Amino acid sequence: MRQHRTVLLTRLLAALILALGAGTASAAAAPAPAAPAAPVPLGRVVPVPVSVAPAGSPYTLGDATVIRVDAGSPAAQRVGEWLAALLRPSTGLALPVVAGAGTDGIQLRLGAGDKALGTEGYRLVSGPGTVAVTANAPAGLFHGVQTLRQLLPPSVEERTRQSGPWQVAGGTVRDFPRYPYRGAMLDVARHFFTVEQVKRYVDQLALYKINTLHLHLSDDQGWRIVVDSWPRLATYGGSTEVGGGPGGHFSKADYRDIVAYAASRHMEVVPEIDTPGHTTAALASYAQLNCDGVAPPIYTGTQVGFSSLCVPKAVTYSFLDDVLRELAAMTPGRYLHIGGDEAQSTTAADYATFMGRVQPLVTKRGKTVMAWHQITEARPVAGAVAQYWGMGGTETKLVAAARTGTRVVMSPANHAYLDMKYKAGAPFGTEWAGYVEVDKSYAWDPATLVRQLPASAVLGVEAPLWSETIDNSDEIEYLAFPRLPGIAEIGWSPAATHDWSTYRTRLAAQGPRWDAMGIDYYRSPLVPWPAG
Ligand code: TNX
Repeated sequence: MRQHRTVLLTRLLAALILALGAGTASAAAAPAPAAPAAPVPLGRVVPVPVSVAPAGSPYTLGDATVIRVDAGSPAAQRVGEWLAALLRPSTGLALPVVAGAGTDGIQLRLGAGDKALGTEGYRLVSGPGTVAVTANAPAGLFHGVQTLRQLLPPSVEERTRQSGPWQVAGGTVRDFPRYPYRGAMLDVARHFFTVEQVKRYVDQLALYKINTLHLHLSDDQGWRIVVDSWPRLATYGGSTEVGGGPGGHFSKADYRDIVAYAASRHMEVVPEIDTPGHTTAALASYAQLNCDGVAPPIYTGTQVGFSSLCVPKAVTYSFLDDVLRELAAMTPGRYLHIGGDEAQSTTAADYATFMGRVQPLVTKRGKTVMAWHQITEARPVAGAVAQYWGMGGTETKLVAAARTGTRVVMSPANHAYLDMKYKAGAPFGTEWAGYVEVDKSYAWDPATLVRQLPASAVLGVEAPLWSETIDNSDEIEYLAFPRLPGIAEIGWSPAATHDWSTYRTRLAAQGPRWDAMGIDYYRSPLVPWPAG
């Protein structure tokens, strides 16, 4: 982190020297005050909205601006408070959140009377007297507020007082998502990330209307969640990470804290316990889980596919029953993810047996099974969700499962994997799925990616971030930005809006916002970032 800050500072200094050198005559004079910028054009938002109709004059925030919410809706009130907390430091305005009627100020209203908006859509109407966000449900208000936020100047993201003016272009936006599942996965197993680091990422995801946080909580290199009935999983299995660092784990209170924080950003947490492979941390913690009764040493390398729970042993299932019971009890979300990928050291027959026994441990807790798409090589239970991480091929078993009701979340590795390197020589990332520049991460359609997959089976998209090569927030951000917003847009915006040349212009406009938020992003040469 510190190293990155230094690089940033050096870059800033270099830019300053250049700027001074460029204008010798004016170098000594005080900088002229910047001309007030025109408001952000109404459609310059990521993900691009369903429809945008610019009209009339902008709304301008001022000393008298209040945030009006419906009386009797604590959830709407919380969205209002969230918006106020975002805007107050930079604008210096009081922005009281007021429950009740009124036609001025920023209005957040429930009861849109527009069924097509669903639970996540919203309408935003902006003009000289008011900017009103209306939705059927609080999640829609929250997403609408993210649009409102992007329509304000990037400097609104600063945490110190800025000069404004604070205008929202006039007109109407009507917007709702293409898919109900729009996720991001963080691998806290290969390197551990703290609650604060996870929350920071959650805040960044919220800006792009991501509604699912998938936490990869266990792998060969670490077990990251306390299980009271098997305490050594966390204390021993979580005691290190890739490269031999100190690792770490979440207490149950930590996990609940993350779940509540995500919920306050209208995000559902999907916890993953990877099985039957990717399990060295568990096998090292409890000898009895191994077929030969001998615990392997804890693992800090980056190989995959070498570990397996012991399929014939009864203890394997009482172990997983305990783990999934405790996980279900602290997870209000619908899904428990049981991994299932890269089980190369489990035979196909054992894999099928194993999945046949483990899926009911999820469903009996009232949860929906989620697993990597290899589960379709066994028999997914009714209602299961398979997460596709292939490369846009012809996975016939996935197609067959989808035809009989398995739903699919799309995470094609050669587009959606945030851990792929952008290019040769990039400082972080892996490259087994090829280099993934920002244009490539955006160049796919979930509905047509896998041949013959029924489009109706696609539940949504997810951008996984595996952490073999990263261990702090700057490095998360370098890999996630600028690719993550493109995956979010593919999940949210209508297919008909998909267009790289207009997308890259809207993406470029996010750069100054990330600068203001302190996000350390990859300055892809393919994006026309504004100078400065
Ligand atoms: C494959 S994708 C994996 C992970 C690695 C990742 C690295 C998947 C389901 N399994 O174990 O971390 O590649 O890109």
